[in-house]
Amino acid sequence: MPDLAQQNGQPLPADESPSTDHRVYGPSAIPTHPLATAPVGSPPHSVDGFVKEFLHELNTNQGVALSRSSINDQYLALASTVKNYLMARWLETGRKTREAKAKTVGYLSAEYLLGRQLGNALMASDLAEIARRGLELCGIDIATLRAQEVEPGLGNGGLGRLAACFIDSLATMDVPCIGYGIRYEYGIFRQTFIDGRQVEQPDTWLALGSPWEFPHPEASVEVNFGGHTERYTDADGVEKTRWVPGWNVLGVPYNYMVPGYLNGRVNTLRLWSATATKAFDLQIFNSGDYAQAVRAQTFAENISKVLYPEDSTPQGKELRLQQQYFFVACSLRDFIDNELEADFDLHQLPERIHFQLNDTHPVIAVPELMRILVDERGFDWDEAWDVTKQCFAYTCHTLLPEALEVWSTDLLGRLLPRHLEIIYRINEEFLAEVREAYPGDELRARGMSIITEYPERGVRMAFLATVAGTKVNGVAALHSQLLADKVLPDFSELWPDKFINVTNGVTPRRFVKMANPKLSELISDAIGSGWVTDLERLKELEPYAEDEDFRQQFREAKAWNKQRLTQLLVTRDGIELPDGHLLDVMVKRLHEYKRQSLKLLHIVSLYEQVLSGKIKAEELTPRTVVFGAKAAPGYKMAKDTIHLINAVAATINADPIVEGRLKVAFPANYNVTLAEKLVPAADLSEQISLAGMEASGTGNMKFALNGALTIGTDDGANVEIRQLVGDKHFFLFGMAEPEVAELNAKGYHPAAYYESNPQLKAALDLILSGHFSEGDPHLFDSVVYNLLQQDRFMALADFESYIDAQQRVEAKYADTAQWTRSAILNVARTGFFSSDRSMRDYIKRIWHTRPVL
Ligand code: NBG
Repeated sequence: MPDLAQQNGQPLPADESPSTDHRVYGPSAIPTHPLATAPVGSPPHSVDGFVKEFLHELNTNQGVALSRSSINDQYLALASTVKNYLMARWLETGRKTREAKAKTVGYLSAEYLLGRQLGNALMASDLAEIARRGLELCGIDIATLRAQEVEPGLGNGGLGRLAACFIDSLATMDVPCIGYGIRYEYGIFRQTFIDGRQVEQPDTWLALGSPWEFPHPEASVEVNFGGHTERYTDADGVEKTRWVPGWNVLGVPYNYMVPGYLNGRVNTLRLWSATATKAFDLQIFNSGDYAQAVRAQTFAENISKVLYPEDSTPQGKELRLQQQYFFVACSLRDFIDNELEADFDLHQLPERIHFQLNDTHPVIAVPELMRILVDERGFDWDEAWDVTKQCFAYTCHTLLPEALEVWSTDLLGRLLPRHLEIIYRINEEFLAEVREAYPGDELRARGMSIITEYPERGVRMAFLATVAGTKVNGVAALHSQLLADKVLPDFSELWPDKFINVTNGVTPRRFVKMANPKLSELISDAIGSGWVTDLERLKELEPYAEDEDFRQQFREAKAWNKQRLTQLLVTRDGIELPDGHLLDVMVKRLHEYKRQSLKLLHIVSLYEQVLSGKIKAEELTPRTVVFGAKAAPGYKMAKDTIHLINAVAATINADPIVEGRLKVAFPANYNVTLAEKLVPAADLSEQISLAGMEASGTGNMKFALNGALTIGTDDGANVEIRQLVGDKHFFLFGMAEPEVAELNAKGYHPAAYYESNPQLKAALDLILSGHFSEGDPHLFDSVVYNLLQQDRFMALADFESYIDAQQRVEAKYADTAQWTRSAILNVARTGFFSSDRSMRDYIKRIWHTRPVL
């Protein structure tokens, strides 16, 4: 950031102004002193070395003796010890990348759902065992320290977790990447239940200190907002535009280590935190209006205050746009000023960076780069556009029309007037291209315009991203096809080569190796440990599916995982899981399209059949259903559904008639940490969205890789999971996407299904009778009548097929050997879903980067 005094043309004397030059100098700039190149932090190769270092950190960083230290002290000291070990590698990674001048991936994402850091850092540095033994010598159980960490929940769900998996894979694959995002002071809310209703608590993840971040206030970046634009003629007589902003804030970078798995590479995640600029502050403060100065500070800090707890629907308009521009402006500035050489020619920018736009949230980066090149760097428009459109690619993560962001031109013009002008010009030139390609087809041109006129004038961010990006990708095969055919058909017709699919993936390090140590051991004993970084090697497990000894060991691992989950849920939620049940799990955000209500109707139906004497309780397959789901605070139907699930759970769990046969558990606050315990314990994975609605899903991949069988629709990545594991090892049900489209076209009447299916009718009637609401028959009207009258996501239409599939589940589960065989084959055949493979796809087809070793 230029110093304020310098901006006014009066540089401060060197010894009075702190340096704002925060470039990283290469070794040539450092005087050759032996200490200058010594690695930081001596790696604790032995248990003794570890203990020494740990106690040193405890004493010097925390300022306590072991005998007086709290668990938090110990956790922080352990974190420091691991960081020290990784530090030399981090610095070395930076040096090598700069020296190689290699192309970097700039992953721009408003969300990173990281999960806890400690376990991952220990695993990546191979310190887990040394640390465990060292701490034991100090009388400390490492599990207690791991439990102390509050996970940074800087994302809502799949999109943010995907970003976290991707940066893990890139680090493990030695590919230079900087993850750019926002350091929200409050991440995704902490969910609690009061009388069965969701209540949101703030997520105070920073309260006890955050040992994994490295703030760099000296490298802060100024971000402007508001004001107006002016035309002027520069010294060479060229007409130019200048943005005269109305206000600004500072972005302070916080760096996080992203360690690769056992490869010595540590990439960087850089998250930005907003604070008031001095100018902003001081002016007001000097005028004596202290309250106003505080307000200014608060106003600025609001920008990175809280993650919008939305999943798939944009809201909180203005602040959200501020957040988006804030973080991409910081990130672009940071990359250009700090990652490139001082004399770097920005015409070559595409050789050094590819920015991946993770959904539409960072798309304002496109006009921002244009602004930098044209207004600040003197590029002419065509030159700048040529560079810009080589620097971005866009990933779309949805098919819900309401989730595609449109910013009103009113708001954009007020907040970012220069960017709006740039967008208009991009659109003008783009439409000229369209009109040339399709002469006389004005309707098509209007349909493709980045600017829409309805319901108000707005900028369609997905269109802007599509026009600017080198590639546009969906996140599973079906999704990419629907994206091209239904969401952006005119664009895919104009630029067929732009549209590609990259199926999502998950990191096997966190979600198999770390989360499922027993299964990992079993796999490694059978086929060696190479699968952790080469997941397709799980194929070698196939023959073991036929081996009863192996199957027995596989079941023992599952049983151990269930026990571990049981212990956790008892202490965490006071929930007891019965022994020997089929563990049936549905965890994901609460959304109508995901159809938690369909799962609920299945449960109510099982219960109703026992209650009405149609079947005996002993005939039920003993089953525990576990839900985990947060609802966006403003999403009433989702919250009402949570209320109903809790009410059904309370009634069923208290009714002796199904005791020991059917149980419903809904632990609050589902997050990455809970997923790591839940997924390995599951037998059955519920992936039951309406076909054509779930872009991909990534939970589905985690379950299959951990040996759960899937009951699912032909939606998102389920399609590919089923194709890979085979129909015999997957419980498919429901309409396929074309049938959904057909039913929609012909007119969907949910009540007809209620009338014609007695089992469905009985289940809904039981809810309507007040059985789950202490006799109040109207308590859950909103959910039930929404299903009966509207049912946008056709739960009733798929009910019968779902019940059939659940019966197939029960039949298979009764045959233990066959079930285990299918479970093992699920593991063996889903190596494709490693995020390493996703990253290879992005690298080969979009980024064209290479590893730096
Ligand atoms: C989500 C989709 C999921 C998908 C993840 C990651 C958004 C907007 N989209 O199906 O709903 O798995 O993105 O791609 O959160």
